[in-house]
Amino acid sequence: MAVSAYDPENIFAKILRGEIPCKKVFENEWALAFHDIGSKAPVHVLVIPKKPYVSFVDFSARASEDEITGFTRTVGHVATALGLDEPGYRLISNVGPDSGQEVPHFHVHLLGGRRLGALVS
Ligand code: IU
Repeated sequence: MAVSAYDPENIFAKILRGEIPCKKVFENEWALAFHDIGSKAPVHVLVIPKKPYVSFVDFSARASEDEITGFTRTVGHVATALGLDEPGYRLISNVGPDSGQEVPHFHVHLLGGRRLGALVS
């Protein structure tokens, strides 16, 4: 998939720069985690890398191994800290128009807190 240029004015870039507030859950050198404003589950948290990547395609191609490890471990840490490991949770990352990706900064949705329904609609 072709990756479009990163738009530094996207809403998550503004959140990372502190220009727009968010309900922060966790932050470290790799990632910021915050509550989704349109929550689809009792727990719906977005985890985004600090650096500018348009989507998972861009992140997986360009991020360093340290960034990929740091980001992935942070997602796991946030899920654990939110008490989601048991009975489980769902990780989703939308990529591109067919997925419905709205914000062109790579993010992972962390959903849990209830029995989740069908994955695809
Ligand atoms: P998507 O995978 O790009 O479709 O997800 C974008 C999410 O970002 C979506 O669930 C929105 O509710 C959420 N969101 C947000 O948390 N804060 C915002 O200011 C905006 C969108 I705009």
